[in-house]
Amino acid sequence: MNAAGTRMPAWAAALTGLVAGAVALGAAQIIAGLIDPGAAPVVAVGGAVVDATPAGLKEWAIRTFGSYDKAVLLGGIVVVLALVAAGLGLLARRRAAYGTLGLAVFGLVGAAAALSRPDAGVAHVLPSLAGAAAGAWTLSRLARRAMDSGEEDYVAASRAADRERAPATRPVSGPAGAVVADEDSRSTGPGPAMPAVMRAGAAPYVFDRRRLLTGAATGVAVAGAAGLGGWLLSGTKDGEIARRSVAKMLPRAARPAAPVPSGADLRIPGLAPFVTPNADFYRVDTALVVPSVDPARWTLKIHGLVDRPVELTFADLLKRPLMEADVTLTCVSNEVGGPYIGNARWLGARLADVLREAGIRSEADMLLSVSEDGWTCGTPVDVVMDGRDALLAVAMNGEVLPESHGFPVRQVVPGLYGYVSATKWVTEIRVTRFDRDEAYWTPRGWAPKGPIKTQSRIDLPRDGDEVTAGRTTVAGVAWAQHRGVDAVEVRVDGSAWRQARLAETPGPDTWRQWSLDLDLTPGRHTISVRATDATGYTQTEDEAPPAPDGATGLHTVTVTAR
Ligand SMILES: Nc1nc2c(c(=O)[nH]1)N[C@H]1C(S)=C(S)[C@@H](COP(=O)(O)O)O[C@H]1N2
Ligand SMILES: [Mo]
Repeated sequence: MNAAGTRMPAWAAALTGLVAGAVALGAAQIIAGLIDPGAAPVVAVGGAVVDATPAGLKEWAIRTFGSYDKAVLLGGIVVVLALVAAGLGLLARRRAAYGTLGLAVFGLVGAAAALSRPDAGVAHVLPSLAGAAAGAWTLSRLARRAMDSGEEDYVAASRAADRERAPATRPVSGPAGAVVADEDSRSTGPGPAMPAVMRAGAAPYVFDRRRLLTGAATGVAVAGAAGLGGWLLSGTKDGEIARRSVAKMLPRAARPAAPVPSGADLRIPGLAPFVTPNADFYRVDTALVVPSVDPARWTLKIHGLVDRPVELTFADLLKRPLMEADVTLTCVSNEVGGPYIGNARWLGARLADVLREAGIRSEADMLLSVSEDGWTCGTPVDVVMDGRDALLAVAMNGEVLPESHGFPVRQVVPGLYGYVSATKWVTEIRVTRFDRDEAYWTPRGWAPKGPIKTQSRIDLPRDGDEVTAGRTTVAGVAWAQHRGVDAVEVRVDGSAWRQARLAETPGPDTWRQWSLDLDLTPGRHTISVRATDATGYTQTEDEAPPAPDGATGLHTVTVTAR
C-alpha cells in the first residue's frame, strides 16, 4: 500500500516521536503524582544513575554544577530521551511496530529503574508502563493522522466526483448531531493543496503537514497539562501545609542555647555570616525529588542491637525535652575553600537519650540511619554517646526544618561530615556494627568514618580580586567541629605566618570567623590561611582531594593590589 503514496518526511517522523515521548512523560508524571513523585520515570532513572555513578564523577558533577547538579542530570536525561524519541519516530516511519516496540522497551527500563529505587513498591512500575502505552498510542495516532488522509481524499474525491454528477447537500455539523464533522476532518483553511496522488486501484498515502502539526500541538498541550497536573499532585503544597501545622506545634526548648555572642559575627561585608540563613544553607543529597514526609505518619524505628526496639511518633518526639545547639555542618565533598559548609541553630531531642532508652548492646559500634528515600548513613555509636549535642532535629534557625533540609526530622552530630551523620528525612536507626553493615557512600569510594578535618577559608578578598594597595582586610572562617578553633594564621607571599584576630564562638561545634588587616604593596600577592584546633593540631599543607575522607591543603587566593 505504501508504495502507492508519499512517505512522511523525516522531520515529521521525528516530530511524531518527540510528541509521543512528551505525551509518555506527561502521562507518567500525572500517575506518578498520584502514587509517588519518585516513581516518575525521569526521576527514577535519574536516581538510578546517581546511585550507579562512580564517586569521582559525582564529585566532579557537584564541583562543576554545584547545587545545579540535579537540574543538569535531569536535563541531560530529558535531552537523551528527546533524541531517542525522535529516533523512534523515524523508525516507526519504516514500520509502525518498531515505534511501539521502542516505547515498550522504554517503559520497561523506566519501570525497572523505578522498582530498583530503595523506597519502591510494585505500583511504582505504573507511571512508566502507562506512559509507554500513552506514547505508543500517540505515535501511531499521529502517524495515521498525518498519512491516512490520502485515503480519505481518495474516497472523498470519488464521492465528490459522484456528487458532481448528482449534486447533494454538503455534510453540515450541528448540535443535532446528525452529521458531526469528524474531529479528524480535513482543514479547510489556506494551505498547501493536497496532492491527491491517485493511482488505479490503490488508496494513496499523502503526507498532510497541517494535520500533523495540529495533532502534534494537541499532543504537546496534553503532555504539558498532564505534566503540570502531576507536578501539582506530587505534594509540593502538602509539604508547605504540613510545615505550617508543625510550626504551631513546636515547643520551646527545655534547654535553650545562650544567645549567640555578639562578637561571633564580625559583620564584614563579603564574609560568611556566623549564622547561615536557611535559604542560603548549602544542600547536598542524592534525592532528585525532595522527599515529602507527612509528620502525622512519620515514625522513627530504632532496632537492631538493642534491648528494647522503639518506635517514636512525631508527637512522641516533641514531648521529649528539646534542646538547642549551634552546629556547623560540613560536606566531605567540599574542596579546600569550597562552599559546602553552613552554620545553624538546631532544635531537637538528644539522640543519646533516645538510644539509651532502647538499650544499646555493647557489641554495637554503628548507627545505620535510613532516610525516607532509602539513603543510609553510618555513624559511630561512641561519638553519638560521648555527651556532644547529637540531635534528632526538628527546627533550624528558629524555623521548622525546610523540606530540603530534612523535614520533619533529621540527625545533626557535631564533628562528623554530613555523609556519616546528618541524615535528613530520617525514619529508621538500625543499631549495628561497621563490620556487618555499609552505608550508602562506603561502597562508592568514601571512608566508612568521617570526622571533620581542621580547615579554614578566606572569604575576602576573593581569588582574582583587585584591591587598593595599602591597608586591606582579609577575613574568613575556620572550623574544627567539636574540637574548636584555637588559632588562625595568615601568610602573604610565603613570608612568616601572622596571627589573625578570632571572633567569639558559642562553643567548639561551630565555625569561627577571623580577620586580619594587611598592608599590601602594589603588585600580585598570594594569601594563604591555616587553622590550629584546640588539640594543638595545625591543618596540614599537604593537598588531598575530597575523597575518601575530606580535602586537605591550604586555601590560597591571589590578588592584585593597585
Ligand atoms: N536523606 C539524606 N540525608 C542526607 C544526605 C542524603 O543524600 N540523603 N546527604 C548528607 C550529606 S552528604 C550532607 S553534607 C548533609 C547536607 O545537609 P544539608 O543539605 O541540610 O546541608 O546531609 C546529609 N544527609
Ligand atoms: Mo556531604
